[in-house]
Amino acid sequence: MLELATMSLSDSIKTRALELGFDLVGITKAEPIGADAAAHLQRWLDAGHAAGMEYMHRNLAKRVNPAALMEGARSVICTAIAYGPIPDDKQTTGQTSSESLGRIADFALYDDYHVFMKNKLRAIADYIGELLDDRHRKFRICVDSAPLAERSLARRAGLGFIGKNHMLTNTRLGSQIFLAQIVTDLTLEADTPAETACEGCDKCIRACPTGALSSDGDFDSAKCISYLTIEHKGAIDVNLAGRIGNRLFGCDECSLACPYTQNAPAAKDTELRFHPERRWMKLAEILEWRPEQFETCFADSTVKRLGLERFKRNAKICLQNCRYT
Ligand code: B12
Ligand code: SF4
Ligand code: SF4
Repeated sequence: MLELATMSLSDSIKTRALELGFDLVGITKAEPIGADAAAHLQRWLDAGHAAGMEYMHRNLAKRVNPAALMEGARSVICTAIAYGPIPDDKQTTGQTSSESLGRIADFALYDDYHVFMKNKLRAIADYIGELLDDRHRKFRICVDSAPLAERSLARRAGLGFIGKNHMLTNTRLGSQIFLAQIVTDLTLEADTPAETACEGCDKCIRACPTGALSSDGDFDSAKCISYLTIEHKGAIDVNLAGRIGNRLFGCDECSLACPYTQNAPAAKDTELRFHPERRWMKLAEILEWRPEQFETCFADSTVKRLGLERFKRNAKICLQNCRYT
């Protein structure tokens, strides 16, 4: 009887999440990520592949175990919202402009997803509280910034497999999906983990402009354009700078090369506002920007966290690369 009630609660939560606009939802127990995944993370850190992201070395016990993140945790509700592929009618090519242009990655063409997804997850938590008529249940909402191995948990909750590009990939929706979780003290029914589906393919590895991905499963952030343009502080090594091309903020190559992403349906409209005008930015103009212009342009965007100084650093590199191609 108790089990039946628990099962129906899990189903009600999933139904509500889909109604709220999530594309995927699954549940896993709040247990440590597998020994293989934890060892992979430790090797990655030891090899220096987190580059300058010092925060990745902190709170390791929590990152590998949701129960260490929140006392009494029993389950993790894993959710995802697709942000790509960007539908054709929302694409802008920038080819008509005679000026040199820099490209903003797909995920950053929307309003900041952190805020949006947190609000959606709060709505799920409120729903559960009402359903159970119990305000004392515990929920910890996590979107990106919490020390939690989001991809490993999402894989275990059945949302998708981890591809050779290290992206959590759903066979129907591809890899352009944001992840977010609720860690809770509720005991819910766990889903079945997703199976890897990369056999015979290495398109993402070949598509990577800098060799950040390797066939032995390594991922070197120090070479990744996403890391260099978003996380790295200070000057960018000149050899790598030449490979950044026109990527002004983030990089989509290993996601877009994946057949599962290419065959996925276009991302549907959500309340998360899309800004097509931010796709191609005039590089020479950015170099002249004052702080207020940057703040105004990216007030509601994740680009804002980069700051104008590093945005100009990226623009200068893209401009140089445009001149030499
Ligand atoms: C640090 C970070 C980065 C770093 C490092 C990326 C990386 N691959 O680790 C940088 C700045 C480079 C980055 C870039 C991007 N990021 Co980022 N990033 C994160 C963050 C904060 C932590 C990731 C992490 O734990 N890395 C550590 C390494 C070791 O993780 P990993 O390689 O994925 O390996 C783990 C598992 O995949 C698993 N695993 C991997 N291989 C294997 C093999 C075996 C055998 C086993 C058993 C397990 C296993 O074990 C590991 C431990 O969990 C997460 C949010 C979060 N809290 O999780 C977002 C996150 C991963 N990023 C995200 C996004 C969207 C991006 C970009 C696409 C943005 C862009 N367009 O520029 C790129 C993609 C680059 C790429 N190919 O990974 C999304 C990914 C969504 C998805 N579908 O996977 C996340 C989940 C944010 C979110 N909430 O949506 N990111
Ligand atoms: S985001 Fe770009 S640079 Fe980074 S691994 Fe993927 S393709 Fe390579
Ligand atoms: S491109 Fe191929 S190898 Fe890479 S994640 Fe997709 S299916 Fe796997």
